[in-house]
Amino acid sequence: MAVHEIVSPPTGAEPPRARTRSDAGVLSLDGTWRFAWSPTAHTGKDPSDPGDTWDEIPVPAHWQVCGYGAPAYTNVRYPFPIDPPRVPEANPTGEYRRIVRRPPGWDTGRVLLRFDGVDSWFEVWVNGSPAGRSSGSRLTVEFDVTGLLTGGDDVLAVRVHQWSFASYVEDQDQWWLSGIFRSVALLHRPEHGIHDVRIVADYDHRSGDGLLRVEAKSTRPVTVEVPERDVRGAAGETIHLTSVEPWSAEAPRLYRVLIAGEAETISADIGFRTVSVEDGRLLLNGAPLVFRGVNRHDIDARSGRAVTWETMERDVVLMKRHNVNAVRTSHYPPDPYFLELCDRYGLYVVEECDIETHGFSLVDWRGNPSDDPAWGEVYLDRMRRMVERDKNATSVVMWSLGNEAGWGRNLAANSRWTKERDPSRPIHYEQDTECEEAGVYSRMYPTFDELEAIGRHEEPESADPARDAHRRALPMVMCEYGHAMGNGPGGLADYEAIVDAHPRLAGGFVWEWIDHGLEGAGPDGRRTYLYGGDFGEPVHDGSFVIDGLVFPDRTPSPALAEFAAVIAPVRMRVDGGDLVVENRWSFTTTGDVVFSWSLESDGEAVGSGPLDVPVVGPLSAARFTLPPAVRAAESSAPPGGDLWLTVTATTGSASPGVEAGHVLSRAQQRCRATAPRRASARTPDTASARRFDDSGHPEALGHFPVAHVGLDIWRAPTENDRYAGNGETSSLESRWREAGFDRLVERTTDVKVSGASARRAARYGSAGLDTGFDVDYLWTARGDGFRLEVTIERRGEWRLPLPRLGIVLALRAADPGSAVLEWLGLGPGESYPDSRSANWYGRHRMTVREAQVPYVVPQENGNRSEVSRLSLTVPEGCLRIESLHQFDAAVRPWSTERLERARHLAELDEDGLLWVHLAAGVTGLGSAACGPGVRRRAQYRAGRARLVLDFVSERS
Ligand code: IPT
Repeated sequence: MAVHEIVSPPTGAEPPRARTRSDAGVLSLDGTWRFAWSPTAHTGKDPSDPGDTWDEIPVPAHWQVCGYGAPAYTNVRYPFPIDPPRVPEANPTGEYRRIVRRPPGWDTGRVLLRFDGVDSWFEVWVNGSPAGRSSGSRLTVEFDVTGLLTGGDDVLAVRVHQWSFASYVEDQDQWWLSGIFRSVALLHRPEHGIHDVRIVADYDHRSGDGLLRVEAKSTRPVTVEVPERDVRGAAGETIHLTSVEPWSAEAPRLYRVLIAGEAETISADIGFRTVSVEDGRLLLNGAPLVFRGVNRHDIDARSGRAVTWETMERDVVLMKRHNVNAVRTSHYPPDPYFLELCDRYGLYVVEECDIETHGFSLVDWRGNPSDDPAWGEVYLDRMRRMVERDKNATSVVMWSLGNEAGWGRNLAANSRWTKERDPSRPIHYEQDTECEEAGVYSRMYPTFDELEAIGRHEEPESADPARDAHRRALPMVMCEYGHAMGNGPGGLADYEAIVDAHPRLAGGFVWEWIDHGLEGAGPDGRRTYLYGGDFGEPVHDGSFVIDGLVFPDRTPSPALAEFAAVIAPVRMRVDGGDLVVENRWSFTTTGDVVFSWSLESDGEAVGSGPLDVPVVGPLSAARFTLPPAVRAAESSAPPGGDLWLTVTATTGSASPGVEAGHVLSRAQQRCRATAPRRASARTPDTASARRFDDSGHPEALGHFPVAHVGLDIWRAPTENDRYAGNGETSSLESRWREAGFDRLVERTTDVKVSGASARRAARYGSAGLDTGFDVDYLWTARGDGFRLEVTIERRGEWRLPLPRLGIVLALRAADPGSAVLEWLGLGPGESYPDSRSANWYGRHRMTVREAQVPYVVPQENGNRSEVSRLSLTVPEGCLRIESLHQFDAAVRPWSTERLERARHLAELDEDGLLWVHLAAGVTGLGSAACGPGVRRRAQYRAGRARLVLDFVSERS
């Protein structure tokens, strides 16, 4: 057996300890190292060889993104045979070398060599002498190299294997990427320094006092000081501070604590807070703790899991700007700097241990390490390394034992050790379904009904009555929900409403924060985002790794906007002449929120002003009468238009990551519906010769030659369409294809062209089926355009929702993507029946290209709902489309067919046509890729539709 196949915790490693900021010396070893890569574990390299002639590689980095080997993606499946603890002979291995020189003044005390992340197993030498071995890819390890350093140029050698016994417990749903991917440093440990500290800072919400207790590991006395409060004490004492400002994600107040010994001073920024479970509720500082969170991986499109401080900060700021208040560090401890950011910006963290054995589920959990005593020490070591490193992080409110590792004695032992070491934080683990150990009940991807039942404490009984009673009394979190793969998820607002209604429900974490697309050359050679299979992996899980709220370059997807609106801390509703304000913060009043109103008639501002809203306390709601100015503006608004009142709540001052003026939420009320509009009476546009072609459709609409008019019911399947949701037996896509929606053929049944009007009747059906649609198109030339009346009728027996029901026009344009799209309706983002909270009614404008959503895997996107008017402007002129009835619209520079065919973003080419999709309705998105499908109420099921559309052309 090879040494990296021996199930063992690190050898030669220091006991794990807290990450601190200290004045003891630190020498970063990040930078350029020598590197030699080998396809097998036998590299033939000598650890004392400085590798002077070898390649160079940056540290931290993964070798697969530096041109050695290739990334591989699997979700649940192991990419190698399950034969623990053995791994394949084809075991890519990296040899790293660099020269280190012990800094002057470090000759007394000790010198430690620290690695923050090496994937998956490594061995270290100094000048050819062994310093230690370790695994635990996302866990810090330190080796004592005092006796190995000479003070001159010393050769540091690290050998890293891609596969090891440890790979069996690191089967997370992500790219397999190897190497030294987090920082490396030499640390001076002065004699009589402070080797470790544990800082407990509790908050008593009844008295408002803070209790500070520091335990220090030192051979000399250690003092503790909070300078801003002029408080001093000694390590080991409990220091009382009266009226402290507590820490929360809403107000992340930190106090600087100086911990000083004879030879070293540690400075820590600590918040006072207490997590508790009382009466079946999760509480922070005595108030409800509700996670409006995301699952976050360390990932970057160019560098994989090696992420810079700037990237981490970008994530945190983006989260704060989208009302996110919590992060589950799925599925391993993050870079330690990330937690510092969470402390500082205010995010609740469920920190998860680097343990996942999901692939064993595919063999009925046979041989699962989680229950095998031989792995006990390895498990405990992992838990200890996480807890000890991050025990002082204010933001960490819960410890998670890992993800998807089944259940067994080793996990139970990890939980027991943790509770003893740190009783202040509850334990989380979703697969402890009976809550034998867990302090909260956790579920992933529940259906709405299941969540509701749990909210009511009415989940199915477990076998043991005592356990059942215990679990039933615990708060519940959704450690994963709202699978954000591709276009979706739909239904976030429904989840939120259930969480709101039941105090037992402590919210959850959307799966997941970011798409793990890696930048590279796609199958056709163009640069694009790659996913599973793109690196020639024989076994892979495709695009299941592309399921985030932000795209790989961290631009927010529409789902993030939706999530932000759904979880907004302040919610409003205009109810008649009243404004109802709901404050969902647990600790913050609305005192700093600025409210304002505006009135728009057909999207044109006709009045606006500030709103003087009395302060609403945390977790309460109040109703106010809107000021007379609002009603006055309404009655003096010009007649005719659609009149909308919008109330906006913005932040009054800046807070960490969030600028003043940041929109917290909006509420709208339609004060008056549009009066029936007649076709525009503008000068007739002579260029649009009102002629019809043989098929009974106009040859041109204004400046746009018409290339195609037809029935439109299909959509390029979303990734949610491709899967069967919880409790379903087949996907929407497969049912739709079975019904022939993707392959309708047209047969003209009648065409009548008579002067100013043309009627065309057509029947649509699919090979082998007797179901279909009858469509009647009636075009009438009017003034400077046409009116189109379309009637669509389903034929046959239908049990299926339709992707959409409407028509599509293809118009010729020189540069379709640059046409300017303006519409009156919901916007600015895309919307679907179960994902529309982020949008508001108004006039929106952007180019057609900007209206497309760049999903990494191209699919249905860009729908705009409740549209009553839309225009397309090209340099030669403008075409307006108006209707008395609201419709759904999507305008694209490519056909549905192209959208469906492209498998990578770069493969999507414009085709010289403007595809204008106008529908009476569309089906929602759901979350079937992982979770419930589209709820019935978000499915479009009409059997008949009628659209009346005026096409009006204007010259530029
Ligand atoms: C769940 C995993 O915990 C998560 O890591 C991710 O793989 C997600 O699924 C899908 O993207 S587990 C699943 C079997 C419910």
